[in-house]
Amino acid sequence: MKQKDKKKTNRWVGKMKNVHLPDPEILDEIKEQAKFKTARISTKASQSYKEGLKLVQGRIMEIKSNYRYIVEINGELHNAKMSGRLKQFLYSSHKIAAVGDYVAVDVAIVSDKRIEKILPRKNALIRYGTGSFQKEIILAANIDQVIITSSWLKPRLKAGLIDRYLCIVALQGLQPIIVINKIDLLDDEQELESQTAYYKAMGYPLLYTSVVSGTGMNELKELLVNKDSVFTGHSGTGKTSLINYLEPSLDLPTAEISNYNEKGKHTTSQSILIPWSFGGHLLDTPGIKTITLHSEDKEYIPKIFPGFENLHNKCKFRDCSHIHEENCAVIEAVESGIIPIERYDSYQYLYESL
Ligand SMILES: Nc1nc2c(ncn2[C@@H]2O[C@H](COP(=O)(O)OP(=O)(O)O)[C@@H](O)[C@H]2O)c(=O)[nH]1
Ligand SMILES: [Mg+2]
Ligand SMILES: [Zn+2]
Repeated sequence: MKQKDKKKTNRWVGKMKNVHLPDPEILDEIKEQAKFKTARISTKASQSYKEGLKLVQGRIMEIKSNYRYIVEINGELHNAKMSGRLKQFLYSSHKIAAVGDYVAVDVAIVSDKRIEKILPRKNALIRYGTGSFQKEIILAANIDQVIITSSWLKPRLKAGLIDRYLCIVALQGLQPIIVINKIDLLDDEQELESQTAYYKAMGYPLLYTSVVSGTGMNELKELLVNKDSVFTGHSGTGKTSLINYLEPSLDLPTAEISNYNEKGKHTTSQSILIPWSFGGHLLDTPGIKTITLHSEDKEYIPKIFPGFENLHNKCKFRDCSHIHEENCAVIEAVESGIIPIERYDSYQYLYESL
C-alpha cells in the first residue's frame, strides 16, 4: 500500500522536473484532452500533415506570450505563432520552445508565420526553480559562451568568485571567457599577474578590459563575433558598460538607473536574444543571476574545479574529494607547486560550502 503510493508520487516528480510552463493558462487550454489529442497527433507528426507548406529555418529570439514568438529568419525579425499541431505535441513531450531554439517556420502565408518544428538543441542554459520540485527552467538554448565579468577594483577582484563561476559554466556545458574589467584602475601589476596567471596557464581565454581607456575592447569583440554570448558576474563589475561600448545603439541602463528600476518595475522578466551588429547574439536574461551551485552539484566539483579536470582521475580513489584522502593527485600538485595554495583553499571553501 505504502509502496504503491510512493511509486505514484515519484512518477510525478520525474515529470514535473522537466516541464517549464511559461504561462499557467496553457494548462487550462488543453489539460483534459491533451493526452487523447497527442496520441492521435504524434502518429501524424512525422508525416506530411499539411499541403502547401513553405518551411525555412529560423530562430526564436523572444517569447512574447502564449505561443507567440519573435523569430529571426535570414537576419530579419518576424512575429510567429506556434502551430496548433505542434503546441499539443510539445505539451505532451515536455519540450516547450525556448529562446535560442532553431525552428522550422512555415512562411507560405505572408501575414501568418507559423512554427512547425523545433530542431534539436545543442545545449541549454538551465536554472532550477526554488519550489520543492526544483523544476528545470530553460533560460535559453544553443548559447556558445559565458563572459565571466569581474573588475580589478570597485568591486575588487576576487579569484574565488572566478572559480565559482567557472564551475557553474562547466556544469552547464558552456565555454567560459574571463574578463577583468576596469583595468584603467590598475594599481598593482604584480598582484594582477599573480591573481590571473593560473587561469592563463590552464588555458582559459582571459582578457583585461576597460571602457574608459578602450583596452582589450577589440579583442573582446573578436571573441564575440558570430557567437552567442551571455554576460555574468557580480553587479557593478561593468557588464552593461561593456555591452554598451560594443553596441552603443543598445544604450542599456547602467548602474544608477538600473538600481532605481529595481525599486519599482523591472522591464525584462524573460530571456531575449539581441543580435550584435557585428554578428552573433547577446543573451539578455535576468535568470542568469539565479544560476548558482546546489548541494547536488557537490559531487562534480572535485572533477570540474578549474585545473582539476586532468588530475582527479589520477587520484587513488575514484570519488576522491581531494581533502583527506591518501595518494591524491590534487594534493600532490599543490605540494609540488603546480596548483597554487590559494586555488586549493578556494576549492576547499567552495566544496565545503555545498
Ligand atoms: N573606471 C571604470 N569604471 C567602469 C568601467 N566599466 C564600468 N565602469 C563603471 O562601473 C559602474 C558599474 O557599471 P555597470 O555597467 O552598471 O555594471 P554591471 O552591474 O555589471 O552592469 C558604473 O558606474 C560604470 O561607469 C571601466 O572599465 N572602468
Ligand atoms: Mg548591469
Ligand atoms: Zn584527490
